[in-house]
Amino acid sequence: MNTAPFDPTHAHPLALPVGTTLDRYIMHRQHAFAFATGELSQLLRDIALAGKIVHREVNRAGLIDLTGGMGQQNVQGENQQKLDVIADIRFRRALTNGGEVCALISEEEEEMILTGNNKGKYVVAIDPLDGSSNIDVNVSIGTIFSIYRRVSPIGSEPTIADFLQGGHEQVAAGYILYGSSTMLVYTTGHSVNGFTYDASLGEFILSHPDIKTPQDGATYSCNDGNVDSYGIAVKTYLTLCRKRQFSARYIGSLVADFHRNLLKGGIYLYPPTPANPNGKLRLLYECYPLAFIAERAGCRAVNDTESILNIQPTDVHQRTTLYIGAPVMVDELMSLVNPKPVSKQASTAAI
Ligand code: AHM
Ligand code: MG
Repeated sequence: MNTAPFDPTHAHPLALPVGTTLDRYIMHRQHAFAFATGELSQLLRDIALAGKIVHREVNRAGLIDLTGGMGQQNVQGENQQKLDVIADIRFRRALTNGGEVCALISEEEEEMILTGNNKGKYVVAIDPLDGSSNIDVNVSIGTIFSIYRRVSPIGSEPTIADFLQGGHEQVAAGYILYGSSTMLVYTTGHSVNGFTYDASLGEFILSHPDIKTPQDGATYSCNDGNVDSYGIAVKTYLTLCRKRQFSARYIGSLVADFHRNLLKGGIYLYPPTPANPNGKLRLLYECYPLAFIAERAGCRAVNDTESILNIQPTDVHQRTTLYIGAPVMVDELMSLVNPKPVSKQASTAAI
């Protein structure tokens, strides 16, 4: 593992121009690493392929009910299913057929999914379609993924330990936002790059190279309906935001709220509530990957006591509170939530 502290202010020397296709970009990055064998590159391509298919499904979601009523089957002989289940199937299929992944953890499945590719070097934790309340109402939703190099011996059956390595051990993380356009944003531990999908070409095109977040912002994102149940520190912070006439923007899809704040500056908060005393969001396939991206882009990501990437995982579906966004905003909030300074230890995982 590279132990040099990560410095998100330095542009990556391997930057490619806007307009580069994702395939070319991945190939270029692979060639820059002397010992790269291409497996991670293939895995990223598999995720992009599944993302294109889910893009198609999301865009015809309104037609699914019209063209195939309840209980009917689609052309592949499958029953019509809800979009989140469809997305789960698409990603599972792409990653299984791709051959690089030996196991998956999905928000849609209680148990670890064994792909049968025991020679695969990687495991993937994924939320195939996040933003469940927005899925059926044509509002932005997203896929979030996190990739680890397995710790169990190659050739053997993967184990839960492959997923419980901790946030710093991610080798890549990303999300796909199905919004007014579809975007794939990912990092392999260096720069964060965004690719916009051009459906007419069937290609993700580099549109947002080397994303760096503004240091500060004037947007806050939380579920206002829960505010009465938040702790005093978060309530105080939100009062400050309102006094400063910050904008409240809450889509209710983590990927969409995170993406907006990443580009424009802002903070997303999901504090503990009586319904979710440990927070609502899932550590492995929601918070870790976004925190990994966030740190590379210059954001901060914490829970009530520590950096998200420092949380020791104990369960593949565990939840955490999440405060993520512009560093000045997160630091101010944390000075109220937890007077002790939050560890700013930067991630060091990189390929
Ligand atoms: P999900 O995985 O069931 O979709 O839940 C995660 C989502 C996030 O995308 C979003 O930010 C949050 O839950 C919204 O929760 P709430 O409706 O409680 O505000
Ligand atoms: Mg989710």
